[in-house]
Amino acid sequence: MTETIFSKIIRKEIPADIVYEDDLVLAFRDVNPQAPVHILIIPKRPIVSIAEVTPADTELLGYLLLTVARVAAQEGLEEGYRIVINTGKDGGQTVFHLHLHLLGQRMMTWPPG
Ligand code: DGP
Repeated sequence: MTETIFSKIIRKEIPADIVYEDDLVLAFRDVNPQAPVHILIIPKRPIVSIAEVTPADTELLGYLLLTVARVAAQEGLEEGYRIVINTGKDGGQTVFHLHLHLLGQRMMTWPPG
Protein backbone atom coordinates (compact mmCIF):
# COMPACT_ATOMS: atom_id res chain seq x y z
CA MET A 1 0.00 0.00 0.00
CA THR A 2 1.07 3.58 -0.46
CA GLU A 3 2.34 5.47 2.54
CA THR A 4 -0.19 7.56 4.49
CA ILE A 5 0.05 10.28 7.11
CA PHE A 6 -0.54 7.56 9.74
CA SER A 7 2.77 5.86 8.81
CA LYS A 8 4.51 9.11 9.70
CA ILE A 9 2.62 9.26 13.02
CA ILE A 10 3.67 5.66 13.80
CA ARG A 11 7.30 6.56 13.08
CA LYS A 12 6.93 9.77 15.17
CA GLU A 13 7.91 11.87 12.17
CA ILE A 14 4.91 14.10 12.79
CA PRO A 15 3.41 14.82 16.20
CA ALA A 16 0.23 13.25 17.52
CA ASP A 17 -1.49 13.18 20.90
CA ILE A 18 -0.88 9.49 21.61
CA VAL A 19 -3.04 7.94 24.34
CA TYR A 20 -1.97 4.29 24.03
CA GLU A 21 0.82 2.43 22.26
CA ASP A 22 2.29 -1.04 22.19
CA ASP A 23 4.08 -3.23 19.64
CA LEU A 24 0.93 -3.86 17.58
CA VAL A 25 -1.28 -0.80 17.81
CA LEU A 26 -1.30 2.96 18.29
CA ALA A 27 -4.13 5.17 19.58
CA PHE A 28 -4.08 8.95 19.17
CA ARG A 29 -6.56 11.84 19.23
CA ASP A 30 -8.17 12.80 15.93
CA VAL A 31 -6.94 16.14 14.61
CA ASN A 32 -10.54 17.05 13.63
CA PRO A 33 -12.62 15.76 16.56
CA GLN A 34 -16.30 14.99 16.00
CA ALA A 35 -17.00 14.42 19.71
CA PRO A 36 -15.38 15.55 22.99
CA VAL A 37 -13.46 12.25 22.90
CA HIS A 38 -12.40 11.24 19.38
CA ILE A 39 -9.52 8.79 19.19
CA LEU A 40 -8.18 6.77 16.27
CA ILE A 41 -6.94 3.23 16.94
CA ILE A 42 -4.71 1.84 14.20
CA PRO A 43 -2.59 -1.24 13.61
CA LYS A 44 1.09 -0.44 13.22
CA ARG A 45 1.16 -2.88 10.33
CA PRO A 46 -0.23 -1.03 7.32
CA ILE A 47 -3.57 -2.45 6.21
CA VAL A 48 -5.54 -0.32 3.73
CA SER A 49 -9.05 -0.97 5.03
CA ILE A 50 -11.43 -3.63 6.36
CA ALA A 51 -12.03 -4.54 2.70
CA GLU A 52 -8.40 -5.67 2.44
CA VAL A 53 -8.11 -7.90 5.50
CA THR A 54 -7.40 -11.63 5.28
CA PRO A 55 -7.84 -14.52 7.72
CA ALA A 56 -4.24 -13.88 8.79
CA ASP A 57 -5.45 -10.59 10.32
CA THR A 58 -8.07 -12.24 12.57
CA GLU A 59 -6.06 -11.91 15.78
CA LEU A 60 -4.99 -8.34 15.04
CA LEU A 61 -8.58 -7.30 14.34
CA GLY A 62 -9.69 -8.71 17.68
CA TYR A 63 -6.81 -6.94 19.37
CA LEU A 64 -7.85 -3.63 17.81
CA LEU A 65 -11.31 -4.01 19.39
CA LEU A 66 -9.79 -4.94 22.75
CA THR A 67 -7.69 -1.80 22.48
CA VAL A 68 -10.79 0.31 21.80
CA ALA A 69 -12.34 -1.04 25.02
CA ARG A 70 -9.10 -0.39 26.93
CA VAL A 71 -8.82 3.19 25.67
CA ALA A 72 -12.54 3.84 26.28
CA ALA A 73 -12.10 2.75 29.90
CA GLN A 74 -8.96 4.89 30.18
CA GLU A 75 -10.98 7.88 28.89
CA GLY A 76 -13.78 7.24 31.40
CA LEU A 77 -16.48 6.52 28.83
CA GLU A 78 -18.66 4.51 31.25
CA GLU A 79 -21.87 5.86 29.68
CA GLY A 80 -21.02 4.37 26.29
CA TYR A 81 -19.37 5.28 23.05
CA ARG A 82 -19.42 4.63 19.32
CA ILE A 83 -16.89 2.74 17.19
CA VAL A 84 -16.79 3.63 13.48
CA ILE A 85 -14.75 2.06 10.68
CA ASN A 86 -15.18 4.09 7.49
CA THR A 87 -14.37 1.80 4.58
CA GLY A 88 -13.64 2.90 1.02
CA LYS A 89 -14.88 5.95 -0.86
CA ASP A 90 -18.60 5.49 -0.19
CA GLY A 91 -17.84 4.70 3.45
CA GLY A 92 -16.21 8.10 3.86
CA GLN A 93 -12.68 6.78 4.30
CA THR A 94 -10.09 9.48 3.63
CA VAL A 95 -6.93 7.93 5.09
CA PHE A 96 -6.18 4.54 3.59
CA HIS A 97 -4.57 2.95 6.62
CA LEU A 98 -7.15 0.97 8.63
CA HIS A 99 -8.39 2.92 11.65
CA LEU A 100 -11.17 2.60 14.20
CA HIS A 101 -12.78 5.83 15.36
CA LEU A 102 -13.66 5.87 19.07
CA LEU A 103 -16.20 8.64 19.72
CA GLY A 104 -17.58 9.51 23.13
CA GLN A 105 -18.72 11.97 25.79
CA ARG A 106 -21.75 13.05 23.81
CA MET A 107 -25.07 11.43 22.86
CA MET A 108 -24.76 9.80 19.44
CA THR A 109 -27.54 9.88 16.86
CA TRP A 110 -28.80 7.23 14.46
CA PRO A 111 -28.65 6.88 11.50
CA PRO A 112 -25.17 8.33 11.05
CA GLY A 113 -24.69 10.82 8.22
P1 DGP B 1 -11.59 8.63 7.81
O1 DGP B 1 -12.43 9.68 7.18
O2 DGP B 1 -12.41 7.52 8.48
O3 DGP B 1 -10.54 8.09 6.86
O4 DGP B 1 -10.85 9.34 9.00
C1 DGP B 1 -9.57 9.87 8.95
C2 DGP B 1 -9.40 10.69 10.19
O5 DGP B 1 -8.01 10.97 10.35
C3 DGP B 1 -10.11 12.04 10.16
O6 DGP B 1 -11.10 12.04 11.19
C4 DGP B 1 -9.04 13.06 10.45
C5 DGP B 1 -7.89 12.22 10.96
N1 DGP B 1 -6.58 12.71 10.58
C6 DGP B 1 -6.14 12.96 9.31
N2 DGP B 1 -4.88 13.38 9.33
C7 DGP B 1 -4.50 13.40 10.64
C8 DGP B 1 -3.30 13.75 11.31
O7 DGP B 1 -2.29 14.13 10.71
N3 DGP B 1 -3.29 13.66 12.66
C9 DGP B 1 -4.38 13.22 13.37
N4 DGP B 1 -4.27 13.16 14.69
N5 DGP B 1 -5.53 12.87 12.77
C10 DGP B 1 -5.59 12.97 11.42
